[in-house]
Amino acid sequence: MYKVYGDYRSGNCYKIKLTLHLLDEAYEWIPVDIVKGETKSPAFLQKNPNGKIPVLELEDGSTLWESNAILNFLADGSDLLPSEPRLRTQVLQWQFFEQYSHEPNIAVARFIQLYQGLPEARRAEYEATHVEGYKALRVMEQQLERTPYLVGDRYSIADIALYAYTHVAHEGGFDLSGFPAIRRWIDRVASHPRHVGMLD
Ligand SMILES: N[C@@H](CCC(=O)N[C@@H](CS)C(=O)NCC(=O)O)C(=O)O
Repeated sequence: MYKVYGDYRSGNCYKIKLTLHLLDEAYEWIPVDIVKGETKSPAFLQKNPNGKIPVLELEDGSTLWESNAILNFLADGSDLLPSEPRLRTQVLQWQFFEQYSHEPNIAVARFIQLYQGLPEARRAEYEATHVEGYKALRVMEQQLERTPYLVGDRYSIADIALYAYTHVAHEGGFDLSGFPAIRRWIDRVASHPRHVGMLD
């Protein structure tokens, strides 16, 4: 059985949980408290030398880290990851976009607001994440006006990667009322019969 080292409130960790549920895979969840510095212990650094969650541990004790890489491992051969090279590359395209243009803004704003209570010392950074975060949301909105999912008409791990922090973007102060296609997509993703919520 897989072991997942994670924090339920983390979108990066939620990506793994949601994928495992959609694939009906059994797993053990091992809570890791980043605020207490548990990702920096020598034992944890053996699992991920970069000191971050999520980490997926396989039955033989080997580990995989970086959330979107783990999604590609778990979804390989399933309906959540197309095998056709152009579609598969589009999945990766959205996942790289998530890590470079979306998560560093939307997840960071959420961290500053939800975990840290919006301290004055981080206010300028928080506002900068809003400028860049709204740009990322506009890119998603344009795609979702054209297609029901990020890669055409099929739910894939591209949607999981971007759903994780988009559906809780309001917790970072983002207002999605001007993004109707994103809001419809959030409902579409959540209506999957095997869907599980972040805190379920
Ligand atoms: N690019 C990484 C980011 C992982 C990440 O930033 N994890 C956060 C929690 S969401 C963490 O472990 N932070 C603790 C730290 O950096 O010390 C991924 O997608 O897995």
